Amino acid sequence: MMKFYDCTPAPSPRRTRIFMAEKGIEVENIQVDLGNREQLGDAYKKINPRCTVPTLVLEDGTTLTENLAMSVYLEEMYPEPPLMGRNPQEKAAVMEWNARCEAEGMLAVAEAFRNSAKGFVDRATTGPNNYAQIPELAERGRARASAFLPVLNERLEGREFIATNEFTMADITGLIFADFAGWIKLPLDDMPNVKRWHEAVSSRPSASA
Ligand SMILES: N[C@@H](CCC(=O)N[C@@H](CS)C(=O)NCC(=O)O)C(=O)O
Repeated sequence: MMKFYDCTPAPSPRRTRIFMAEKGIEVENIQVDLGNREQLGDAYKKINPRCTVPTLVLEDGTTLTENLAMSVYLEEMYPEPPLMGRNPQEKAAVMEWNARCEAEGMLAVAEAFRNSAKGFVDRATTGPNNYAQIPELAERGRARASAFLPVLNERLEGREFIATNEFTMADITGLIFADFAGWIKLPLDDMPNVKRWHEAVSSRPSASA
């Protein structure tokens, strides 16, 4: 069985958990206590020197530390239901919107959160090296995340899902962004399309994985 190194409250491993839940994939779940900095200890560094979750260890021992890498592998191994598009156009749209939800959404919130939260002093980035918080980056991250919400709202005008006409990985990354935005108290109130879509994708059984 594959081993999945997880931390339930953290946004990034939730992406993979939802992806696996949609496909009914079972893994051995191993919790890493980020609150106690277990990710920076020697034991976890041997598993993932990048000190991040999620980590997926495949049955042949290959270790993956990127959500996208895990998704590509799992989509190939467990094609149904497809979460990364059914044809070239759809696959491209999923990659386009997954990347945007990650870079313009999730990473902007992370920039705001990690550069301001009390528990993240000197942990402004993930990884083995410590970096100081920069208050201006917190402000910038908040502005960038706020700017992405109307982009998503416009994209969802007249659409049920972000990338294609069915639920895909882009919706997973979008959902993680929208929930993570709550950590920096960014309201979705003025974004009717985002709100409607957020309610719909949040009510899928996989959302509580
Ligand atoms: N590239 C990774 C990023 C993972 C990531 O940023 N994980 C965070 C949790 S959401 C983490 O491991 N944080 C450890 C830390 O804060 O030291 C992925 O998405 O797969």
